[in-house]
Amino acid sequence: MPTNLPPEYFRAEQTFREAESSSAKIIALEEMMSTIPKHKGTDKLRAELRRKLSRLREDQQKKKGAGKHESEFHIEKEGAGRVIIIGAANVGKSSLLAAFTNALPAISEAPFSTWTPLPGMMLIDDIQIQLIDTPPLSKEIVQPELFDLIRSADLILIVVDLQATPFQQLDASLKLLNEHKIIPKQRQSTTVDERRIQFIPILVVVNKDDNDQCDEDFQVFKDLLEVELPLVPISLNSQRNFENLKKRIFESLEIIRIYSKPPGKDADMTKPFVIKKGSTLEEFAGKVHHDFQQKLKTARVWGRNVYDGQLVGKEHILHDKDIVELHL
Ligand SMILES: Nc1nc2c(ncn2[C@@H]2O[C@H](COP(=O)(O)OP(=O)(O)OP(=O)(O)O)[C@@H](O)[C@H]2O)c(=O)[nH]1
Ligand SMILES: [Mg+2]
Repeated sequence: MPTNLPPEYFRAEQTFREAESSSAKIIALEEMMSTIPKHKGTDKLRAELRRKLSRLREDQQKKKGAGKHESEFHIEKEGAGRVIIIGAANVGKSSLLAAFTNALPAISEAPFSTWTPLPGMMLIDDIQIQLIDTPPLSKEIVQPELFDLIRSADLILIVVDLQATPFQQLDASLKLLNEHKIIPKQRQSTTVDERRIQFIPILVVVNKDDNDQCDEDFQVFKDLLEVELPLVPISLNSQRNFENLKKRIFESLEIIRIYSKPPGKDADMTKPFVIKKGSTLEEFAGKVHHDFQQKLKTARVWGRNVYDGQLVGKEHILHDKDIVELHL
């Protein structure tokens, strides 16, 4: 591995490793190739990437030829986390997707207007999160594929309508999840961990909290609710509490942003690496490049719990927005 590769290379490589589809992998590979400085020391790497690229292009051609049909419930993962919006009919799930992403779902006063899931990308500060709108959950129409999709979430938003029957809606959604062995992560410590149970963090979005009068209804809902799950009041129509919802989504995903700084240069503060909260310096190095975990000696860190540029060891726990200069 040549040692003078720029940070953009490693970021593109990270995107490559995380990409699931051939087309996303091809885009990331092309990006990697465009960032490699052209000289003798990088000849081998460039040849290797060219080979990978042509193999991927062949694969893609073969798939096209086979006319493979993929279900609408199969959506490629993108961005730093996947958040799935679920809930009863007409609560405002599609309105939520439309408000926070560029996607254009059908929104209508009539219930059951969404029949297939639809993804969009939501910007939270400097990171992109995948948000997915889904058809309404109902006892009558159970779509097994929908629950497979929900199982792939890093965070579930259960939307309820404050102006309708929020207690019943929340109860019904939790019941259906439970029947499909999807349990709120918040209950992990009190749930018997049987086989096939999946624990996923849940935020309850209490929508249609349009004005001060509704705020009182929200307070009553909160006081009477016996379920211990985090609640976020919002109004998609009057755009109340949008920033708070973004903040709560970011916190619930339990991720942190780390900015990589090449020695002697400024950190690129526009494109962070995203890693799990509580990760060590060593884990971060492995995320930048799998070789780095082995090669890592020490690092300088600017941010929380350190003085500026403090030298830290492999076990040092990183925090959101830390700047790290890896020394290999
Ligand atoms: N008063 C009010 N109405 C809202 C709000 N958000 C959405 N609505 C309305 O609620 C209705 C349903 O919105 P959708 O976004 O289509 O709801 P949905 O949950 O996607 O509905 P289905 O796909 O049918 O399950 C529409 O008429 C929206 O305009 C809100 O904050 N306040
Ligand atoms: Mg909808």
